[in-house]
Amino acid sequence: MKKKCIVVIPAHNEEEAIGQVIHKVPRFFRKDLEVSVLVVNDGSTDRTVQVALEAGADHILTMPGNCGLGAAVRTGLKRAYEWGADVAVMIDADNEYPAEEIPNLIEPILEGQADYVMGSRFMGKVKGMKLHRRFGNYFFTALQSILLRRWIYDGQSGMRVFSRPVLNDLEIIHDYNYAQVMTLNIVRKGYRMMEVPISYQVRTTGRSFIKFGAYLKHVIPAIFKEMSRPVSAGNRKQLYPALTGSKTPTSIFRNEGRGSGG
Ligand SMILES: Nc1nc2c(ncn2[C@@H]2O[C@H](COP(=O)(O)OP(=O)(O)O)[C@@H](O)[C@H]2O)c(=O)[nH]1
Ligand SMILES: [Mg+2]
Repeated sequence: MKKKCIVVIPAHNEEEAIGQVIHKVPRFFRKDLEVSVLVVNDGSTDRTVQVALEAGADHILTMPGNCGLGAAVRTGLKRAYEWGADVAVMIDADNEYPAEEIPNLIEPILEGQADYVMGSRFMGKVKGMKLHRRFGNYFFTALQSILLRRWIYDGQSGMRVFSRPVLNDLEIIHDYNYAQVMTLNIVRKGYRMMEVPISYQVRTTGRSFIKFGAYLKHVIPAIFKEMSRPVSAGNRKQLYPALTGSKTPTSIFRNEGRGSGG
């Protein structure tokens, strides 16, 4: 039987970019792998959903309003687990990350060399990143390196791959964002993280959701909250019953026109 790979794309008002991302997702690079695309629509008010369906998305999850990127990723990955994914990918909807390079990130997981793979922009080629964003990335990456006592190149990547055990076990403790708390959580649980170089091109459409003040206000306390919690792989339900839920999507749409996916 084929293994199942679900590509989760969180999206908020990305009608100009999401179609290109979905078109670039490689579907048939391994004979033993079936790839499907799940878009988590987080309160978009534009044509994100229509564009995603036209581009070939297999499933759309609709969040109840604009719940935040952390909540959208948590819900999407949880759904991927429930649908039986052996491996799941998350990639931003804004076409900054190279969906065509997904196979390079999946390989270490399918070959049993890693449980959690990050696409690293700073090991690869970065185009168009403004200086203040670059320093912001260095700062938050250094903070994670210190807290985890291991070198990390890029702690804020919007392109990551998860093994099935990690999907089952990972927790995202805030709704606003996932970037740092996810890695702290997974690595502290003892999973093997690997970084793989990717190319990166800053968005040419839409707008970044990051507002400096709001980002600091949410992310810094979340990092310290995550670090002060005890973690233990495999028994999160026992330890944190309140955290195992995800925001219930209001609707799940299966793109019958595509004729694939689960
Ligand atoms: N779920 C959700 N996703 C969002 C929201 N704002 C942005 N995104 C998505 O999160 C990803 C990263 O956002 P982006 O604004 O590009 O952040 P940046 O790359 O760090 O500048 C993109 O796929 C966006 O569509 C939001 O409010 N909710
Ligand atoms: Mg982006």
